[in-house]
Amino acid sequence: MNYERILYELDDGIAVITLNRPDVLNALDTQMRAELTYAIGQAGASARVLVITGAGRAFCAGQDLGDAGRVADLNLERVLRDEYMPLISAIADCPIPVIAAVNGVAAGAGASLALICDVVIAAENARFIQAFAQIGLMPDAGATWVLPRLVGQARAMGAALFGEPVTAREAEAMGMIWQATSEAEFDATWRARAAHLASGPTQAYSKIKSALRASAQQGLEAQMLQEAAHQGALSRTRDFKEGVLAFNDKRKPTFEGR
Ligand code: LHQ
Repeated sequence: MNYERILYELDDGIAVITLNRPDVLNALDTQMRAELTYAIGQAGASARVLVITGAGRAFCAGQDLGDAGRVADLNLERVLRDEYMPLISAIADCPIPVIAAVNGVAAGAGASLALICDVVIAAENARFIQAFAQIGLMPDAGATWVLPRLVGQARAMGAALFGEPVTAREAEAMGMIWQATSEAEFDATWRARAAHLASGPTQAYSKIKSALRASAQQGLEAQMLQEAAHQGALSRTRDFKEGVLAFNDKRKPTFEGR
């Protein structure tokens, strides 16, 4: 696919997707959703970690509201089902860890996009805004699923009803995101996290991700059965043998590429 709305780079096992419509704060239109969904699949098949970030001062301002007439005519149910669902599911189901490097504001579906990622690292100037109710909508693109799981019902409800910006530091304190950093340290922080994951045990990460995501849908017994099956598979990997050897040799393990 030829990318026009995003940038895609792959280097040393680290894929970076940059949302690239800075004039409209990287708002999502049909083409950007298609490019993003495709690129996430591409990264999942070839990289060891994926980072999603934004060009310019914003991460993503959500749905493109630029043309009010056209937006009013949108069949939102279809757009959500056919365009947002595959995008959000592509991140949740991606076999490698996905980091959202939130460089600035993440609003509406832009916040949904960030918060579905496995690790969210945000610069201090970033804000998360459940902007939906301001335009007469409800949180979508997975937001009503992910928010209460991250921060609990009371905070999810408050965030959705009031739509007040949550700063990166507040988001970190309430467990909405993994880490807030100063603006000066932001790039180095997400790059170091990405490099760490890119040199780690890729197969273990994949199983960690699928087990933790499954835990939202199943009980303890089913979860422990899944752990047993996954761990059984991991115990037969070269990475596990190498991890144990390295531990006994008192050296850093060298995990396999993919
Ligand atoms: C934008 C946008 C934008 C186009 C800023 N679109 N241009 C909805 C419907 C359909 C399908 C299913 O799902 C959804 C889900 C949703 O995502 S609903 C929520 C949509 N998003 C919003 O309501 C957020 C709208 N934006 C804002 O509230 C503000 O722009 C924020 C708080 C994000 C940033 O504020 P500022 O830093 O003050 O920037 P700004 O408002 O001045 O924006 C800068 C430019 O970006 C400006 O254009 P201009 O030509 O005047 O420089 C904005 O018009 C444009 N822009 N968001 N979503």
